[in-house]
Amino acid sequence: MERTYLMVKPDGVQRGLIGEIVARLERKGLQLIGAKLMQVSTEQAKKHYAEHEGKVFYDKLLTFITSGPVFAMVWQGDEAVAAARQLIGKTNGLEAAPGTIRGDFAIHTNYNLIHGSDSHENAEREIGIFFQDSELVSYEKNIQLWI
Ligand code: RTP
Ligand code: MG
Repeated sequence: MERTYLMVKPDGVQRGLIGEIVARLERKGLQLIGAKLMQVSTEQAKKHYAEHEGKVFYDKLLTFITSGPVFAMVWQGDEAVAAARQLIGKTNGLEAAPGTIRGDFAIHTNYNLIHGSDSHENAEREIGIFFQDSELVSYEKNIQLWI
């Protein structure tokens, strides 16, 4: 089992795509164990994007991710990091394959709707930036009981 940090960015929230994105992740078989609509602080944004500090797009990245509410999520499952990255698609919406979230809904690199952790280590680091342990739940999936 692995956890990953996913975040519908301000453009995805503004465009009403939270439900569409959550539905795709659920159908893939990943399990949602934490979620909240929140305003990212500049301090959180700097920690989250530390690896991009010094790059030409760094300032824009901080401005954008703090520009409005995001939908922060923790998803769990086998190969959760890779599975989510596959559903999300390439960074540039134009290059992302149709059928992926970015390929279906994004055109640009800056406004690409969703963030997904790129490694197990970064996932755990990013979860720690946005969630307290007490905000995450643990539950068995037992579909037979509820249908
Ligand atoms: P993310 O972290 O958002 O899931 O996206 P990613 O792994 O596909 O892309 P990454 O290289 O980590 O870049 C983080 C975000 O920075 C913006 N970006 N702009 N050349 C550029 O102008 C440029 N490159 C990256 C994108 O919004 C990307 O999602
Ligand atoms: Mg990244």
